[in-house]
Amino acid sequence: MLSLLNDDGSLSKPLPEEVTDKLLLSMFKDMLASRLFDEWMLKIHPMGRASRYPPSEGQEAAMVGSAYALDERDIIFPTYREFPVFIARKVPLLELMDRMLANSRDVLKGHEITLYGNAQRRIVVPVGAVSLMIPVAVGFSLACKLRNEPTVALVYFGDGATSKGDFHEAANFAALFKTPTVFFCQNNQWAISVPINLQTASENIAVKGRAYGMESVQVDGNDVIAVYLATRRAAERARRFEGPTLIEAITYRLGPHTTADDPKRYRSDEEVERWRRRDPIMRLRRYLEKAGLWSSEEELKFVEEFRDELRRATEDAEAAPQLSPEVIFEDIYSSLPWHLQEELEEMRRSQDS
Ligand SMILES: Cc1ncc(C[n+]2csc(CCOP(=O)(O)OP(=O)(O)O)c2C)c(N)n1
Ligand SMILES: [Mg+2]
Repeated sequence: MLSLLNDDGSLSKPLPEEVTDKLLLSMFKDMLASRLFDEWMLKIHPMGRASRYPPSEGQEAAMVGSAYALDERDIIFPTYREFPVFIARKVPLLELMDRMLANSRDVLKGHEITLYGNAQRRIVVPVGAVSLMIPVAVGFSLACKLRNEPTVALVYFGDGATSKGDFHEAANFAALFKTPTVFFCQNNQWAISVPINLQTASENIAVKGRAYGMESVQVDGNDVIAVYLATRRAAERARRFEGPTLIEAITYRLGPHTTADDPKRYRSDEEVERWRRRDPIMRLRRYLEKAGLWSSEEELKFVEEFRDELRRATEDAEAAPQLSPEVIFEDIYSSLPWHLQEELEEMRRSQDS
């Protein structure tokens, strides 16, 4: 397993030249901002101010490190959980809040809440069905290859998704046709309440890629440097049309599956505490502090400023006009079928009365 950054912030190997202080500091700030975003969403959700939310606490290194390893033109296929990737790709906070609060500025008009994309930043809106975007990413990659375009597609998925047929069909196809795809699996040990040992009898997830003839690596998913380097290597190979890579990032979901889940019902506090000691943000912070690149004063200031930005973006999103309930009838059919037309009229009548 590829790993460089130890829990105490020391390095087990010297850093390659491409990993600069500037890069580490930038990734750290985005990981910390992601953690604060998460904390904020978990706070405002129970107040009824925002919709269901899938937290990313504990997985920030896997998400931010992999997003940073790509070029701007590379395309990302996220799942419902990759808000840190949006932060790393500099999607404006207000745009995320408009979505999370589903106001009239939400470009997806309140549809499929928790799923989000951004065309400018080349992030594709996913579907809710687990693993379904993996073959889509491979198809996109094949198109790039046929057009001789040096664009990499990185697709995120979880450990649970590797039990679905979509993953296997996509892996077989991608390896055979050497599509420029990075398969990025975050093995966060759980698929809602199903632990990894009940998910698969395979030794690990990386062997599944190997079985299809694909370059496959395991990386410490709580080590942002290792994640960055592994993903960069995979993206470079893909860009040269040398074939796809499966990256299994070993990590842990510290929070609930979504705001609708109670993980205490299926896992022990002790297990969570054990992984908390491997917190990806804490590890990088220790390294940066030792190297004189970050201090608790700077952190206090950063936290205060970002929390303020979150509060302002939320208030701004809350002040925007609400979506009309009629949007639930839009964007599915080119012309409404009679039964939906009837429902729409009934809704209008009930609003008038
Ligand atoms: C096809 C399908 N089956 C079931 C679900 C319900 N579901 C949503 S998330 C999830 C677990 C996915 O686990 P994993 O792939 O490990 O991703 P994680 O949530 O851990 O990031 C399930 C079963 C779904 N969305 N789609
Ligand atoms: Mg999982």
